[in-house]
Amino acid sequence: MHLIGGNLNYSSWTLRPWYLLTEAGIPFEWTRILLDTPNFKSEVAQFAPNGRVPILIDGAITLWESLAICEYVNERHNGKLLPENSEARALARAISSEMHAGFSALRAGLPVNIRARRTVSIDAPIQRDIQRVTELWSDAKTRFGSSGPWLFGAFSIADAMYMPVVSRFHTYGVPLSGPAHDYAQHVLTTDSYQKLERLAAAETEIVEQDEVGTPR
Ligand SMILES: N[C@@H](CCC(=O)N[C@@H](CS)C(=O)NCC(=O)O)C(=O)O
Repeated sequence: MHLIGGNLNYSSWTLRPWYLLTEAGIPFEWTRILLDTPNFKSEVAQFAPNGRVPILIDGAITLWESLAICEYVNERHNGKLLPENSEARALARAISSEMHAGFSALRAGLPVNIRARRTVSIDAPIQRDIQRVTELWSDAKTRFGSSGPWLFGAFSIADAMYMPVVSRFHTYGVPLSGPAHDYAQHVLTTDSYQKLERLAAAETEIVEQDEVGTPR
């Protein structure tokens, strides 16, 4: 498999399949296309027609859209990256779609910036998104997640979809409590996340519009 993505420090959509593959121990070839550069679109066009990253190439198959890529990787791994129980699997898909389609205030106000530690002002729409995320993490953990540290016990696509949110909360010091706090701490201490932090810290490019807030 070949994953084509943006800067690991900033590219929230890239991070989802990157983390899925890395945490699941699935080997992949990696190509980075720098966001916010004049050649971005033409470089992406060499791989896929949609004009955005991430892109996954597997033999004759070329895919885009982070959630579709995660679903494909799951299929190729015998469905092991979604919960076995059908009710849990349905919820994992619902919250993954909710992430993919929603949380626009959170995504705009707290851009992914893995290596930064910042303070930003949290307005009401962002606070509502934070509240909803912590509620849905707690709900998944309470109903289906008691057998392990992930949202549904074992690692799944849902964890990969929410990893950039964990990272945002870490970057901007969003206070968490209870199951949401424990879950976020788990993600941050995984070898895959630690590897991501090292790779992001080694990147030198700056995407100005994602550098928000003041240092803390
Ligand atoms: N819905 C897409 C969103 C992809 C996306 O917006 N990617 C960003 C990088 S994180 C991008 O390629 N931005 C460059 C651009 O839109 O020109 C997905 O889930 O993959």
